[in-house]
Amino acid sequence: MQKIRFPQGFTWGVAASAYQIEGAWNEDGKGPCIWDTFCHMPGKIVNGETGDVAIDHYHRYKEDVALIAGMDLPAYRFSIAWSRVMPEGSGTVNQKGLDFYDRLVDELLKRKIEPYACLYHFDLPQALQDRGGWPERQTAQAFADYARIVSERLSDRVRTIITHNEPWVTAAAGYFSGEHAPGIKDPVATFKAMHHLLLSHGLAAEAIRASAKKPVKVGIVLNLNPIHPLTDSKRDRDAARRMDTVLNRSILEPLLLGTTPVQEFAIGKMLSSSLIKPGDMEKIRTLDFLGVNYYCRTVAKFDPKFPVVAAAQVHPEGNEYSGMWEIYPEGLYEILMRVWNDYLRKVPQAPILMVTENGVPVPDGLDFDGRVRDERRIRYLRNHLYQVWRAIQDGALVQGYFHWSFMDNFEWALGYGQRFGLVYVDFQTMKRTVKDSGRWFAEAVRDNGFALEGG
Ligand code: GCO
Repeated sequence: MQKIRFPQGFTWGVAASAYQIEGAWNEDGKGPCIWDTFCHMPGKIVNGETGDVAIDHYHRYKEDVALIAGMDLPAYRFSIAWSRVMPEGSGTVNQKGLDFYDRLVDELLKRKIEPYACLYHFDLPQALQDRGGWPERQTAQAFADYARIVSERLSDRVRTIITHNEPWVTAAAGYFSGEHAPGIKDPVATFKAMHHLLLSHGLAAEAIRASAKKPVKVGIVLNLNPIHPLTDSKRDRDAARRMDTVLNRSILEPLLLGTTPVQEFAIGKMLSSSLIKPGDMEKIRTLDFLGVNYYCRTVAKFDPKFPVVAAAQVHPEGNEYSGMWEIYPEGLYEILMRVWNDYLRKVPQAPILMVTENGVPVPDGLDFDGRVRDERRIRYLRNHLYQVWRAIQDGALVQGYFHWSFMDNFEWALGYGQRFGLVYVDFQTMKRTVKDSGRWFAEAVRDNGFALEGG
């Protein structure tokens, strides 16, 4: 049986985000965020579910940190709710909101768990959305002010601050498809939002570095998908290339090369001249840390019905799927090698590269004896970690892996139906139970590797 081992010092962790786990949506001075508003609108979320209570992490954080420690996991990636810290998005600071993250960080450090704090995971303060949200340039400045406030409070203990989680999803799901809050469907607003999200990363990085009490790494987390054409026809290959430009290159290139490929599209060309101000691109190009979230590949075919890309995603028969996406482990290797070879290897000071999310929804349940036998997740973990290891063997300097997610939680528009956790949560009683996959993962972390064969 071949055993694979990860490099010494490889960072292992689990990830979660504020709105998906905290609950306490209007406690201790927290202001409403766009997800509070969106979930309270009829028809937006499966079964009318909301994150009002979520899995009550706000009150149970000590128990949750103890669980992370019990699994011997050395790192935890979480997000900070902007509207807890600044209920109006700008101006007044709510000390009670900051205190919560203070206590969380202390609890993590007490148990020797390294905190990776993310400033934005889809939850814009509603007050800022009321003033236009991400399509407005002033939102980027408000974000930098918020970043400074968090940095002043936490940077004596938090060594990695992530500005954004999946800015592409913030823009595309929030302003283009409307599946996410704030539920807008407007291509022009989407392009504007995308640029201001990137700009806000740059402005926040500057603010964090200027205010940090100790050296801090500033990074971003991106969702990246390899795009494969459905057939070898020129039409499908071109469609896949256009989709790749929008999904992957339009984010990677500003951050790593200081250029943007959006001019390839008429709408991008039209907007960029007024949108991108002198100096913006230089500000955006700054990264000490790059996190890659990988879930699936996209298979694309030519379809003129779709605006901008003239390409549609398809789900060919015969592939393996979960409740949300295709399961395609090789795609993780492919995307890591691409990021490494096409970008990081070419920049003078390559940021630290880690996988910051990867996981699968499984319709888990408690068996008669109280165990959760989530074999599919174990297989998923094994197959995906193997691809990370392969990428490392082939020269990509991948320094860590965070599983999504630590506990079952609120899966955005899909509500509580999609369970991603290594820990099962009974959404009525809030009881937490470590799944078989959680035990498997903890074992792999302890061994810094695992045996390739066997189940
Ligand atoms: C993210 C993700 C998470 C999701 C996960 C599964 O964007 O980081 O949206 O919040 O829960 O990706 O869909």
